[in-house]
Amino acid sequence: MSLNLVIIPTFNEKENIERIILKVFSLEKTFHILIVDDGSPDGTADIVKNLQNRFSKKLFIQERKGKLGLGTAYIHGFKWALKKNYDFIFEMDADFSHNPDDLLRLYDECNDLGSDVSIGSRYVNGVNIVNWPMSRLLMSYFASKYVKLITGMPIHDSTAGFKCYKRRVLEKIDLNKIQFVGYAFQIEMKFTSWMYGFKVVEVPVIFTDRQEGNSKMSSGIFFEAFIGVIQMKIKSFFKSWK
Ligand SMILES: Nc1nc2c(ncn2[C@@H]2O[C@H](COP(=O)(O)OP(=O)(O)OP(=O)(O)O)[C@@H](O)[C@H]2O)c(=O)[nH]1
Ligand SMILES: [Mg+2]
Repeated sequence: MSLNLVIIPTFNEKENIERIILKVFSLEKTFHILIVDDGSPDGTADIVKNLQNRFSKKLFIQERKGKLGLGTAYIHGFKWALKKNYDFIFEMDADFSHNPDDLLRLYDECNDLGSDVSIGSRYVNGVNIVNWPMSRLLMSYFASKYVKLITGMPIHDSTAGFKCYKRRVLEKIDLNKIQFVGYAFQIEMKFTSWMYGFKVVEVPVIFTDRQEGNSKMSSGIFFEAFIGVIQMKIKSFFKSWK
């Protein structure tokens, strides 16, 4: 039986955290959860630690001192997962934009159908987003088109953050060299996996805007991605992908 870990980065998710943890533990497959909390002032970590009394063998938390960004939170989580010998490592947001039921579909894609990375994708069959304002939807959609154009990577939803990695992908990637912290982190992980020749496959999912808690989207995150994608592509010409 495989050992599966869902990494959930959190910053101020007190409205969502307990519900999402209970939902994942109610699935028919066993998933462990690692919360990577960046010192949320709203007490998210305390809620998790209380729940650990009930789920001591499958709920874990890593706390960092301040808000250090989504990308570095995941890198921290990936290293932890490799050390603890997980076979399948998932990325998921805390805010229910990603439907935890879809974890099973991401898992099947990697375990049964032989993919190395599966992506919960909003843009495989048209656009599958519920409740986003039109401006944000257009930005995300065209950002994905832009990334496809610059990188040549055959992926429709390059900024998606709902994923399953086989362990060997994270072992292969030099996690210390991943450069981006915001949305570009998601692009860079997909691009790097693809350049190494791993099988990266999109699974259509429906993405729902957060109902509770506050957004952390910012223009800095956006510009990092815009310029960063071009830098990433240029650098890739000088690297050996063996
Ligand atoms: N550890 C950590 N988690 C973060 C950080 N920034 C965001 N997160 C978490 O990462 C996940 C995705 O962030 P969101 O704020 O939902 O970003 P988004 O989906 O682009 O924007 P909204 O859903 O509109 O808020 C959530 O679980 C956040 O709590 C961070 O700096 N550190
Ligand atoms: Mg969100």
